[in-house]
Amino acid sequence: MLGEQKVSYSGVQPSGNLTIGNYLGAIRNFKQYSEQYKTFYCVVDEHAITVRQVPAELRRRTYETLALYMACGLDPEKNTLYVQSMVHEHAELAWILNCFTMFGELSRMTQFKDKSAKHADNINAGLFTYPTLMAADILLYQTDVVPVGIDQKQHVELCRDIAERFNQIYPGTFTVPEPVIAKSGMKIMSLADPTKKMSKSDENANAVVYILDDRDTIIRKFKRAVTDSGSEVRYSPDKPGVSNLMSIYSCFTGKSFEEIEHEFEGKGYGDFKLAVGETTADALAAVQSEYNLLLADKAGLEAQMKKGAEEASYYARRTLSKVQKKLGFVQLH
Ligand code: AQP
Repeated sequence: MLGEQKVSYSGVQPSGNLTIGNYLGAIRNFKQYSEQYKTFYCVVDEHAITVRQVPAELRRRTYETLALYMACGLDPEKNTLYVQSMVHEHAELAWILNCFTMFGELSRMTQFKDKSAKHADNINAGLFTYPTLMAADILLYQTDVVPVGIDQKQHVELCRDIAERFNQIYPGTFTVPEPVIAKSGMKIMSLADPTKKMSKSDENANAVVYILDDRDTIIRKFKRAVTDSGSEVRYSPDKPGVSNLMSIYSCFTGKSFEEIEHEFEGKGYGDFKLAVGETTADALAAVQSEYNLLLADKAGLEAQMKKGAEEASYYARRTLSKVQKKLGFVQLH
């Protein structure tokens, strides 16, 4: 809570082109808090460097991610939209929280295990302490709710443990946040391997639908999506490919699985995949045209970055100085 107001906080890494997984699992759900809550949505570039990035691409994607936030309906007058590295308190609080996070806790994080297996040549300490930086992001703003996809739930739960541990030693420091996982779209799977999460850093571009893919590409990717044996459109654990496509279709149309099964009764996978592709392309068209306008105005995006960083810094400074005082760091006035 900040004063009387509840706080929503979340972030997305500019580590690749954003996917419909990022959109349906996270960004699309940010807006619902804009009216009632104080909201902070961050482009988490410091998280992105836990994996090697090409500097020019990281810079470009930072602009793009901010533009996408706005194109997805986040009004910068109602939401604080900013870039993580422009608010130095994130890194400072992360160091402090590292001293309140246990080695064993970090070792149990699934994302660390997955990413270390994927980047075996670069298992750096930042990859290991990623959840502590994420805890700092969230706790700096006295956050109540964190809208994320299900893959990030474990990190938010660790953040809660860290906040509770800190509060036990230094009472009243942090609001303890809750993860909010959307009922539909919490985990969109790869189109090439529906047992694997759809990820922006997937090397196989056909496995992933990007928010900015053009209409033909979206339809082509869905046409090629791996489906299961049989030809029946049915939501079931033994049909992970079809079930994933049904989830996507359900997210974009608001239809239930029963309604979808009924709609495609007696029709084959071909008709169904085409419908998913066309619906997704239609739904993303408005976001894409707004995005193109925003991205063309680089100065406007930079002005937004500056404004967002100033707003965020104000609250971040307050929490950090409260923490420093509690710890016994000397404060000069
Ligand atoms: N496939 C997904 N389904 C639902 N939600 C998803 N999210 C990511 N993928 C899916 C949610 O998007 C938000 C931002 O994710 P992130 O940028 O912090 O990184 P991530 O979770 O590691 O996402 P990626 O796409 O897999 O990135 P890379 O490839 O760089 O690791 C989070 O709320 C996440 O849950």
